[in-house]
Amino acid sequence: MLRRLFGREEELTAEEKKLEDSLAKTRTGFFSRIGTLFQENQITEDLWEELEEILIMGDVGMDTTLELVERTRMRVAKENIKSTGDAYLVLKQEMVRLLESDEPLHIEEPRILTVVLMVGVNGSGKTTTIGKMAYYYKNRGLKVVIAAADTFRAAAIDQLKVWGERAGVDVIAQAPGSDPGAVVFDAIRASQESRNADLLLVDTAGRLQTKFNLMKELEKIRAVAGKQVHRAPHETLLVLDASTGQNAIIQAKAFREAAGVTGIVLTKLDGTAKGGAVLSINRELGVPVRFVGTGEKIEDLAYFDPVAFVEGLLGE
Ligand SMILES: Nc1nc2c(ncn2[C@@H]2O[C@H](COP(=O)(O)OP(=O)(O)OP(=O)(O)O)[C@@H](O)[C@H]2O)c(=O)[nH]1
Ligand SMILES: [Mg+2]
Repeated sequence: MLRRLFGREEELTAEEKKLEDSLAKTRTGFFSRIGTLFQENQITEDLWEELEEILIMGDVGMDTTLELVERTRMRVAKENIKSTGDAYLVLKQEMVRLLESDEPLHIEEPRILTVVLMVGVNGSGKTTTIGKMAYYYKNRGLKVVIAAADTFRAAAIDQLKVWGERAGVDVIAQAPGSDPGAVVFDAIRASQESRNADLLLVDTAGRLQTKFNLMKELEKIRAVAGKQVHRAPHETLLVLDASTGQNAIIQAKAFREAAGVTGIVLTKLDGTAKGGAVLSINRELGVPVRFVGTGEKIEDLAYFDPVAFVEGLLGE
């Protein structure tokens, strides 16, 4: 239905399907009540109030909920919409609008190395996502290299090497405990010279002795990259665990200030009923969602498509 509404009648792509499937838990949680609400009621004050309640329980966040309901309500009034079916479509459109500025990863012109820094708290899914992204872009014809700049734990380097093997790309690493800036320096040189790479994905630590140290380290990595490649890092992706719901947003605000975040990767959407939090990311953080993690396997990564997301959230 939505597809027709947005002038897109084609079948879902495999990626859109993955995104939609990963939202099953969120959809069958609070969000299933939205469809029922619109089916069983007239457009009244109560309908809007109940909609607000469901959205807040669905982890959308207070401010975003109020804005979303207000926008929907205003349009329903202005366009003189009488049927709840049409009002429901307006709600879906306004949800898509909340997500709209989302866009694919910015890849530099051919012949210039694109450097992407992955940041986020420990356990959010940085290393796994790097493996998936390496595979994703390799399959799209890019020469990809990975830098193991999380040198804090020895196991982190090994884990990354395993992902590199699975994806079939080179991992540039040094010994545990070495300077992450030096790893990035080496990795950029190797990417530009011997490997002739298009895309360098940099894994970073999720936890150091203090948050202050972590932010200092990220700053240093950025400075090293910026000296070697024009405007690098070209993207800094903050990896957020979707199952932490609104807490992920609070976490993200702390990172955004220090790390110059340009986009979000949301992981573990498949295992959570808190997918509603995604609706507030753009509004709260001012950066787009680029990718979504839809499982633990290498192919479980979907490019974030707002229409497919809303379809996954509410069903068609
Ligand atoms: N179900 C599911 N699990 C995921 C997803 N992404 C990551 N995981 C799991 O989350 C756990 C942590 O992932 P890592 O990639 O090691 O996280 P990290 O951010 O690198 O963690 P640190 O290196 O400790 O900072 C692993 O068990 C992953 O399999 C996803 O999209 N879906
Ligand atoms: Mg890691």
